[in-house]
Amino acid sequence: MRNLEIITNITMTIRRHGKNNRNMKIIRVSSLSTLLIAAASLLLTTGARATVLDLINGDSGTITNSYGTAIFDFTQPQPTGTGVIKPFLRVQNDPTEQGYNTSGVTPASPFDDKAGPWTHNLTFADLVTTAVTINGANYFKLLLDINEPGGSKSTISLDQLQFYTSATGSLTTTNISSLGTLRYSFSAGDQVLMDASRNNGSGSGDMFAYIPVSAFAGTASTDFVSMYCQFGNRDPSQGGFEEWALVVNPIPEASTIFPIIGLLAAVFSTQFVRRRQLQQVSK
Ligand SMILES: [Ca+2]
Ligand SMILES: [Ca+2]
Repeated sequence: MRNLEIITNITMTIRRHGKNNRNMKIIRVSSLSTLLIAAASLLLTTGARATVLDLINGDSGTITNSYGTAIFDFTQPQPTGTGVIKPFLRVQNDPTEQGYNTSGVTPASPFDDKAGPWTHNLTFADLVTTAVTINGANYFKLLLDINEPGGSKSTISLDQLQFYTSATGSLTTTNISSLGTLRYSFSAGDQVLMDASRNNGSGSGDMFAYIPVSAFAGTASTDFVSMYCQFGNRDPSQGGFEEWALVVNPIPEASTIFPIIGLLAAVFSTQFVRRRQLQQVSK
């Protein structure tokens, strides 16, 4: 209703303005443009609907916004045939928590990161090893393992998920916008709701997140990727840490196979030459 009032007020102002002006036609055209632009911008700002994805009762869903469509799937404990799981971020706090992966983490910063070998830098080349194709679209595949207490505390909300890329790694800033180029983000109000009691504790995996590859156009393979996440705003985070992992494809890419073939060829040809030389010496 508020938007309707604003548009009505704009229309009335334009009409008054038009009556008082001698160049009615010119004003009418420009006024109409102004009105259309105003209406369009209002629709843009208010038309984007937030998505609340329920993985407590459902198994799969998507969040679509200006960054593309991301897919979120509930996953059973110890998924099979899904590739190698490589953790890169642990966050823990009560009742809300936030953080991003970085090798610059110390026990006190940044945010609620847990220091240790499972919180560290990622490069875009690392992210590319997770690429999968679903219904013709390409996604980077991540695994989220949540750890929440039992009973009424077992649920948790993921309230923000963002990806930044930068030539600089090991960042420790708490100014998120300075993490680099924003490649992907939830819109305001986008959320994923989960229940840890659907699975058994740590190490079981609770959700696959598929992030659209198209959102990363122009990223250099050596660029660092900072994934920022926020839990607990809608539904408190408690208990143990939440852990994000890459799901690396089980089949090596051609780019990693070819150097190995090249290396093997070099080793065998060297051995062959040596054998030939030995044979010649012994003759
Ligand atoms: Ca909880
Ligand atoms: Ca937790």
